[in-house]
Amino acid sequence: MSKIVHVIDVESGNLQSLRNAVEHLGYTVELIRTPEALINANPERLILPGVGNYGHFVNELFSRGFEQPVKDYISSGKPIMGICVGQQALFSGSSESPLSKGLNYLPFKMSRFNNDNDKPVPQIGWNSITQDSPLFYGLDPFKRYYFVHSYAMILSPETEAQLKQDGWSIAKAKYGDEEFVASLTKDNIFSTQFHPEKSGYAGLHVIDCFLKQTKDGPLPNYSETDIKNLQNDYSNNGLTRRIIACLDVRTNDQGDLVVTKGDQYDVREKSDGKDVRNLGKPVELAQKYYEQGADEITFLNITSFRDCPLKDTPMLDVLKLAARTIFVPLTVGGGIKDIVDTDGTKVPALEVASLYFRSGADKVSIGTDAVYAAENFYSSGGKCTGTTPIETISKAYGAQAVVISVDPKRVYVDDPANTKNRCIQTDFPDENGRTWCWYQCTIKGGRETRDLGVWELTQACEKLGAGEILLNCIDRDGSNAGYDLELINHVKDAVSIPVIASSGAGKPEDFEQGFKETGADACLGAGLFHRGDYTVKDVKDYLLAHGLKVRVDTK
Ligand code: 1PR
Repeated sequence: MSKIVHVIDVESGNLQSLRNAVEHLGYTVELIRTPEALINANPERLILPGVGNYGHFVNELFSRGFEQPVKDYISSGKPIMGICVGQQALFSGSSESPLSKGLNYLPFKMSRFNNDNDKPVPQIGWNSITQDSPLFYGLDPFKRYYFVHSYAMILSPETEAQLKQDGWSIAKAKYGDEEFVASLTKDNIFSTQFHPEKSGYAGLHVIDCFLKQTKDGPLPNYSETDIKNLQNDYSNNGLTRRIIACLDVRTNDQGDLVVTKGDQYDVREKSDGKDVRNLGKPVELAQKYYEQGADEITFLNITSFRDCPLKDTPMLDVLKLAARTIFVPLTVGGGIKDIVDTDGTKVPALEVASLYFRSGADKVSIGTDAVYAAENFYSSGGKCTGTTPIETISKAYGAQAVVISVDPKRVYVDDPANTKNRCIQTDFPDENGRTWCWYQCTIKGGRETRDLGVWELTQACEKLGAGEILLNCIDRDGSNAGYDLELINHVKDAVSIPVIASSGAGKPEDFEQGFKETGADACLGAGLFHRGDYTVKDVKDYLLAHGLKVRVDTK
């Protein structure tokens, strides 16, 4: 069999991760950008990947003339695999884009997950497939797969019966109380709603089975203890507790790109030299955390407000190298904004983000510019202009690709009426006994404060199209004192998109507290991992022993 795998590329999203995964398995990827190229290539294996907006994806597919050649390819009986929106495109349509039609192999439409019981939408995280039907292509009910989507083929007993009657085998997953199609197959068609290229070893195995056409095979031999630990208990809407390792990256005084870590954002040693703390090399550390079981890796270019990101290409190289061997989602932040390059060329934020996506990032995080966008949102009476980086990137790559990184500080007030920003009453009064406080947004890595609260910021950003909040806390950063639980609960109340708790984790118990005492959708750690106090696996083992499900991925 040929070792070439053809992948349809309608320039709708990041294909670098898929290319990396397929190449990691020993194949060569050729991208197909025109219908003629598809006909001439005469592929033996074809992958149809899609991310972002349904309408954008299928409209690109149809307007570029792919409909008939793809249908002809499918009629030829050769294997095809749809991924994420590539799976959705096999259906007739989606309520996300009611005017756009799909390939119509299945006469059903995608619909949006409901927000009932505060379930965050989009679904972002690691879910399992249910065990009530025969499985295919290496799918395993005890493994976890990375899902990131707001729309899905949501199942009712009737639609499920219809699909079966039409000859489809489906693997279901459950998000909250909604069951949806996680994967399906019939004859030569196979597809997944999750991203196998971002699902660690479990996902690589699924891609490998498709490429080798291993349609069924035995499950690994799980012991009773394995099954107890690995099976989903659906206590967290079906998702495991997501652990993120974060790497703050900057150039040190010697000009090397290093991972550093601050105390309340001060990254310089307290000793005489006041050097930038050097905790290791970005790609090496990221690889280590991936192998320890990190569910996501975040890279923050913390001095990007000074450097022009296009000049600062080492971050792009970091992404490219990391994405080659790390098969979980990668987020990059710092400097995602409209910029003027060194030669005077204006580069829109969307283009800056695209460079990162093409290098292997799955999400970009926006800090400073999100504060400006929220301020403009309120000063214009709550209007979305369609021009902010949050909006342009979200429209092109989907809300799930836009994370807002928030750098707040707690501010006490005598009376909540003294500020226009939403206050909370805290259990931790200040030295003057004041119990009212709000969380003030900062920009440029905490160097400047603004008259905007996190409540207001995060609500505006959700309206502008952000898909997730990375909630730092300057007061707790590097403190090992645990997360600011009041802050997390405050932001969870403000938005319905997922919230990542960050700053202050010093031991596994802090992660447990983060998950159990707030509705945090993920918990992030930095210093405790960099110093080697604990591994990601230590944290996960602890959580598992304390009744919280985590993803366990083995080669
Ligand atoms: O404003 O869009 O250019 O983005 C700049 C990004 O850089 C923002 O995401 C901002 O949070 C980040 N940043 C800027 N300066 C610093 C700094 O530390 N001096 N780092 C910084 C933010 C916070 C977390 C840290 C957690 C967990 N660091 O990244 O990982 O606090 O730490 P811990 O577990 O050790 O307590 P823009």
